[in-house]
Amino acid sequence: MVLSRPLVNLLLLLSLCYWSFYVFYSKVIVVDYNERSALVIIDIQVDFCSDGVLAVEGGEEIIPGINTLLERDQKDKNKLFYKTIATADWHPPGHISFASSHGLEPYSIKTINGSKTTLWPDHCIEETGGAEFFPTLNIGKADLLIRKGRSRNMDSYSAFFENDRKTPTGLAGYLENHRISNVYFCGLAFDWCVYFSAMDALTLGFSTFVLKDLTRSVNIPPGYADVKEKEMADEGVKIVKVNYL
Ligand code: VGL
Ligand code: ZN
Repeated sequence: MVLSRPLVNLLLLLSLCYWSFYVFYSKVIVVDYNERSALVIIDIQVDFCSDGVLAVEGGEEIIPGINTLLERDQKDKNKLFYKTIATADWHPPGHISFASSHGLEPYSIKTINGSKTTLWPDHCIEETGGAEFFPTLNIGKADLLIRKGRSRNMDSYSAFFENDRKTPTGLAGYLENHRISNVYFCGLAFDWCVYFSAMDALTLGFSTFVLKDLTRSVNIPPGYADVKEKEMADEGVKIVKVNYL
């Protein structure tokens, strides 16, 4: 069979159209960057769980639920969390957030770097047992670990920035590089590090969720956690239960 020149051109054009549509839609439809979510697990460490120096009541009760999320089938293309990240509070001895560094009692309030802050018992000192992840947490399943609160003279409640609100930990860049749009938080403590991390996530433009039943609060003074929850909700953080997922 002899094909005429115009017919050959038409066939070439049709096959080109077919392949461009195939390449375009296979990228756009199969990889939906707009729906990528990450789980950020805040400070599940020995010092924040029972018998720890800064024990958050019921701290380790949330670990089985967090493990379930970490252990979801990693091979599933539609898995809920594209990336899982765990943070650890990791302070040098004599850290500025320790009451002992100021000759004061734990939980006293002091103005540091211009803002009033709570002083804590010595906790999560680098390379000590208290700073380890709680042993039942399946940390081996996490994609990224971040240590924060490393500067002796500056604390870092948020997983994104030190308390100067400027020095980044690198987490925002990691999430942006992986084109993540939704960030879910769990861990300790709801009214401190989870609160500051969620507020920063919102400011950075992430759709922000707190899995409330997978967190616990310091709640000093009593009622403090409710105030922080209202602040988050008013700003647009979605406070949800894990069965929402
Ligand atoms: C935290 C107090 C001091 C926390 C860390 O992880 O919520 N709280 N350092
Ligand atoms: Zn700390």
